[in-house]
Amino acid sequence: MIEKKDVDLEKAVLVGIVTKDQDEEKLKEYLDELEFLTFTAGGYAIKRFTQKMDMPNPKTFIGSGKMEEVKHFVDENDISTAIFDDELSATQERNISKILGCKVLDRTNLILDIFAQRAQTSYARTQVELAQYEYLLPRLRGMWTHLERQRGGIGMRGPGETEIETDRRIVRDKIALLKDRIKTIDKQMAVQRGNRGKLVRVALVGYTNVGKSTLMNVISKSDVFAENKLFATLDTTVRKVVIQNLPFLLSDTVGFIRKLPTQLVESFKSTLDEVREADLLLHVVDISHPNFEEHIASVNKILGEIESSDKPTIMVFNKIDAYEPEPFEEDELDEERTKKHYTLEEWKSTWMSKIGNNALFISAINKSNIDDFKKRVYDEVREIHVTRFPYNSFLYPDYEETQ
Ligand SMILES: Nc1nc2c(ncn2[C@@H]2O[C@H](COP(=O)(O)OP(=O)(O)OP(=O)(O)O)[C@@H](O)[C@H]2O)c(=O)[nH]1
Ligand SMILES: [Mg+2]
Repeated sequence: MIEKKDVDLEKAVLVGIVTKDQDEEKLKEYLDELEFLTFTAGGYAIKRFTQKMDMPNPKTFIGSGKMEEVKHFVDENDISTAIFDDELSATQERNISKILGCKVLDRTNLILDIFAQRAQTSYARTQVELAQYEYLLPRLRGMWTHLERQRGGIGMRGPGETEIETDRRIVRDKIALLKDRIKTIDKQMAVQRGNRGKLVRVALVGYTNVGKSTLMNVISKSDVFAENKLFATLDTTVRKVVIQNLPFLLSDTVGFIRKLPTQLVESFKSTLDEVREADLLLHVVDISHPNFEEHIASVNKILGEIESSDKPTIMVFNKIDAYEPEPFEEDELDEERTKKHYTLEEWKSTWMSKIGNNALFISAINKSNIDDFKKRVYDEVREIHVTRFPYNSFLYPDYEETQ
């Protein structure tokens, strides 16, 4: 999937384990995603190491034999970073870096690093910095101290770089300070949101890289940064959109991912206010992704964590242009036909029967079905709008196909 085009990419190995909750196929999916995360952070995953175990080793996460194998590979191939798919404890991290003699990161660390790289505004930077300090606090002692931290690169951006010798008290003070700063910005933002009046608010939500920003650009004629890397968007963008002559506010925000570090959900709570305060959610899904149903479940879980599960929601299945069912050969007839063999039509009828009118199938890139999409959003927004502005609802006649 990812080719080594850029010689500057850091060489990394990925490590994951097969457990009773996570079979081989699941692990492959997780490691595919970890590889994409590594690439987004500026790395190149050369090899994967996996091990079957009942539970992770408390000292070194994987077993000693496997660790030897990893060490051998790291030494032979001049690997700079070993990335573990699950969160490592401070002890594990310390022991593993001692053995491997290279940088050791976990998924949380990697995601935090990408966020640090991508944060554009001072607000986003403050939130990321807070999450990084919260991550650092319980791991302060012995974190990479025996390595030359000056080497920089993945996992080295942010507070860890300069503050390594600081004690917990200083970090705690810093956390308190950042929280205060966020509180002040929150107040300003709440005022801004208040000033927007009572216009209906619609929020695009969804897993990272599903096409939220692309869709935002298509319907609001704005220019939000979209690209094929994870977490292209960190800050929330809000645009006033008018469909027919019905105005509403549309927001695009940070994408979700499974195993999202709790520190991040916590410190991005304010960014997610836009979602929490929305009247209508457009849950965008990349139907061309083999694990899209799992993505939906992760997004729903995070929506639950920010108390936004009960909002009216339209499921927007995007990238229908790229959807391809797995081919089903004649000689496989005795095998069971599973969801990966579904045609797009079968997916449509499955979801339509589940949530009826609230499922839409589009391609934001090709602009297919965008008129249907607009009409559906229009109908929903109009319903909310007329309850809020009962006296001038006549200004907004029913949507006409001529749009
Ligand atoms: N094939 C196909 N690709 C699409 C479609 N819509 C978006 N993409 C591509 O998917 C990638 C991600 O798009 P974005 O709009 O950045 O996705 P996002 O959901 O905003 O991602 P984050 O901000 O990272 O959460 C880009 O490379 C887009 O060009 C579509 O309808 N079909
Ligand atoms: Mg985006």
